Amino acid sequence: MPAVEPRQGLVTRALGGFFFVASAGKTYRCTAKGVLKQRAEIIVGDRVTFIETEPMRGVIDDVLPRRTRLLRPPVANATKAVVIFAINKPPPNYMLIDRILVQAEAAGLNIIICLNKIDLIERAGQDQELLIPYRSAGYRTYSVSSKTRANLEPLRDEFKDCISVLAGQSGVGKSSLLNALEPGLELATGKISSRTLRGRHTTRRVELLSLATGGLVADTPGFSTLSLPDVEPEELVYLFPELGAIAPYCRFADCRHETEPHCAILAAVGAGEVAASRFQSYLSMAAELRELRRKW
Ligand SMILES: Nc1nc2c(ncn2[C@@H]2O[C@H](COP(=O)(O)OP(=O)(O)OP(=O)(O)O)[C@@H](O)[C@H]2O)c(=O)[nH]1
Ligand SMILES: [Mg+2]
Ligand SMILES: [Zn+2]
Repeated sequence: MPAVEPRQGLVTRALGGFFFVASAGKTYRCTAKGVLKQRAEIIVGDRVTFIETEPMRGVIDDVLPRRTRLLRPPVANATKAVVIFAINKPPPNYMLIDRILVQAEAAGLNIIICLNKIDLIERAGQDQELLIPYRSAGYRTYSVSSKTRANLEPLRDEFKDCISVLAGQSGVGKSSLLNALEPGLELATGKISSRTLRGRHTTRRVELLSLATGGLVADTPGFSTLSLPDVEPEELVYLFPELGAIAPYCRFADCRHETEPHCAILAAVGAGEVAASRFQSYLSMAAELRELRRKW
């Protein structure tokens, strides 16, 4: 039999030991070569080489080096994180949003914030108020409604020419947003529980979808807890861009920004230049990292 040339492709779904690999307009159902299974997991977004063993079936024999890697949601090679929360149903979980942001910063992603369900606002300007902390942090922010399609057009451009990953709690409307942006996707969406106001974990797996504008986007399952990246407590401040920018102005090089005199961050929080919610998230995550380090 003549030697078969390996093809290159992109893993778009992983399911029960199979990897769906997109290559030159077709999707191949692949398994992984034994040694690969032991050495490294293969995740959605991975660029792989595979051998076509039967028509539309193959075996992955190599995973190309990853440009970026997010642990949760597990996606390789994303360049942008779209962090989503909702006006209500479910109510915003600020600590979770900040943890997602910290993970995305640590992974080196370009980050945008998207507030969905603005059709549920209770007073004018509520959406902009909720976005202030993130805008002050330097993130581009969007306030949209997947339901009424309000403000979707400016957001559409963010998905062009990049691999983006959606992240946020169950029920905030990640799949609904993609359905609104891209007719024809028909992703499953789930009702919010009327008792708990929470989502029902409708999306079960990461899936990489291609958009008509040329971008790739990963729809992902919602989650409500998230670990911290593996950084030293002193490094954490730099994963909050607005805090990292002023930390060098603290009097003491080992300032923890808690009670120290001449702390530039405490001064900025006092002056209202940094959102209190972001600073609180920083303090609680820093304490958590120190606690983890103490245990080791
Ligand atoms: N009022 C309103 N409801 C919305 C909007 N976007 C989504 N929803 C509703 O919110 C519910 C959850 O939407 P999903 O798209 O399934 O949420 P998800 O973030 O994908 O949730 P998981 O897949 O569980 O992580 C559905 O009932 C949607 O119809 C919106 O802009 N306004
Ligand atoms: Mg979903
Ligand atoms: Zn300080």
